[in-house]
Amino acid sequence: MVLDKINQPNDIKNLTPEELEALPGEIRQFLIENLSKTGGHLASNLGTVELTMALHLVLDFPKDKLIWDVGHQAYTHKILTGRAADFEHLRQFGGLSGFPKRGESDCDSFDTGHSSTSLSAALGYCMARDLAGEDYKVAAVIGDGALTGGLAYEALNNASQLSNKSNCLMILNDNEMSISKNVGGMSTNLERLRTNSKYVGLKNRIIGALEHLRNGDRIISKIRNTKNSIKSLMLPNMLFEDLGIMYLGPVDGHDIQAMVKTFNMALSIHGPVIVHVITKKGNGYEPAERHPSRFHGTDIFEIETGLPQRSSNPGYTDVFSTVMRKMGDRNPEVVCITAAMAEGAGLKRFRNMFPDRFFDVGIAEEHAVTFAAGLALGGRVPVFAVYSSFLQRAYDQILEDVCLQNLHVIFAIDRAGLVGADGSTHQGIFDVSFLTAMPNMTVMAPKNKWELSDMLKFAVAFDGPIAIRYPRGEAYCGLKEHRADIVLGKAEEIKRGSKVMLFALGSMVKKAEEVVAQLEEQGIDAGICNARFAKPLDEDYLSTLMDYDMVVTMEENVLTGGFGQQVQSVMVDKGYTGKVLKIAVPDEFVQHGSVTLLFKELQMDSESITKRILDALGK
Ligand SMILES: Cc1ncc(C[n+]2csc(CCOP(=O)(O)OP(=O)(O)O)c2C)c(N)n1
Repeated sequence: MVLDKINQPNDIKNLTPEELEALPGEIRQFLIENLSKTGGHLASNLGTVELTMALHLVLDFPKDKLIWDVGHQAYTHKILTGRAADFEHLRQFGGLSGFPKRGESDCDSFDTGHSSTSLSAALGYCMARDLAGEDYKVAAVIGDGALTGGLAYEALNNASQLSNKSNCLMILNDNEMSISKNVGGMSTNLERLRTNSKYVGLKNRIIGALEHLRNGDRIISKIRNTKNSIKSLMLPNMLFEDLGIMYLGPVDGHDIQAMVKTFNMALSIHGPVIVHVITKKGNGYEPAERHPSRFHGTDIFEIETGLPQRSSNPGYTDVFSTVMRKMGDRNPEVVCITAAMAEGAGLKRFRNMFPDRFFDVGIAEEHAVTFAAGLALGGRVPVFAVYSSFLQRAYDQILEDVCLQNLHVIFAIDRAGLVGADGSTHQGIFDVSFLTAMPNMTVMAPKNKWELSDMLKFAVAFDGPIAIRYPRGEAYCGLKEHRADIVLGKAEEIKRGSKVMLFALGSMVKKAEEVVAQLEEQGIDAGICNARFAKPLDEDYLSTLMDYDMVVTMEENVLTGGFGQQVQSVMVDKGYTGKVLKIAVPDEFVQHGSVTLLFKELQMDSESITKRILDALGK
């Protein structure tokens, strides 16, 4: 196996041409076999095998800096930097992260997980390098999907400030796909570049000419001296050109030698250069080529068929999807927005039924929110379905454009809470804190699947900014008999109990039930209240708890600025002298691992919570 010869960074440079030719197949086989057992981002990684190999042939690790946008496509980079053995524990607690992590390897240059950051980070590295008079190379790889994010354009605009004595290599990995088919004007622009035979012919002529060059150095210096003529020859893309960024390409992203030549040439050019590389998502594994969206992020699967190995029960996303379809039918004013997450956020059915009222804006959460504000002012009822961690991008837009104008925009916040294998960049544990800080905002969280449905209906009939947060995974089907009408700012008491009251938000109501059962075994008759609203809090209800020895707040959100601290503040203001025990995520980033394990680690599983309550009661 050629792979056995790859044990540390730069080992790839010692391979023979025959070994180099065999390596992509071996890496693909390795990825398919491992991910069939662990799950992970398969399709994107199958698409970047040769691209990564070419980069490892022209860069020197760890001296040079390579920044992956989003970072979900960096598995081959991990393999080529000596981490193949760790794939057995990919995305598991304590195991290899699914994204680049500086703490994991000195060959990872920037921690990522959220889209469109690579160009900014690369430019920062370049400026720092130039200021220090150092000479390492800096390369960023950005997908055509990630290029729909506003941050990438801010970097492109800033790139011309790079001294024309210095280089920044930007590689556009174009597979025409985000998670779904890519959208928007930029994607149309790239499509034109890809399909225009003139440019492809031009590329082939240039690569062909280079192939026949004996003295590479002389040619490179010639290219440098005749930059302008090369530029006019090779720069058909006015968008990049006009921003002062040299455009090279398109290049076949599965042809290692063609890429090595182009990257070497690009690295010898002064100033920022963008190399347009064409790859195929899922390349080399038929099921992933056929279903690139499904294999973008996959659970464990059967290699022969590509079929999932685990079936999952309906999740909150499915409930959301069903309710939105019905709501779309009943109310023609309702429109839905996604930032490139139509499948993940459950909007596929709405898109199919109401294509004119469905908007995929690309990976552009900030735009999505201000766009929703415009839709609301124009008389529509916009529902922005978004993962909690990605909504963080749009903090200012929610505050300034929606809340300040008190607009009726509905935020359907999926993956709110611990998400598991995607790890620290994706945990949805901040939204309660940042949303409840905003005037005019209402924040709800359902205890079970029926309550999500009721809350969505309530939100559509409401007037003003309103958010519903619900977690990843299976929708809770317990407590069906508790279905009181949703009333603004009113909690729902489930069991009165005595002495100890568990005041739980959303997903934590289920855990509260478990804790109450465990406390009962210890002779403690604890109550449960389903908070329903993180904002406004049910202050009247909290006033009825003054005689309890302890109020336990429970939330799948950070402690700082969260539900518990706000409940405590209300209780103290009302003169409560008992104990408020706050169960929440501590002030730290939460790594990857199964959600069950993470709850245990954070002492937020029901057994740990029971123990914490007993300790606090001195039992
Ligand atoms: C801010 C943000 N929003 C959404 C996502 C979810 N997401 C992860 S990868 C991806 C698509 C990226 O497409 P592209 O950059 O073209 O990479 P490809 O997988 O196609 O190679 C999306 C939307 C994210 N990581 N960050």
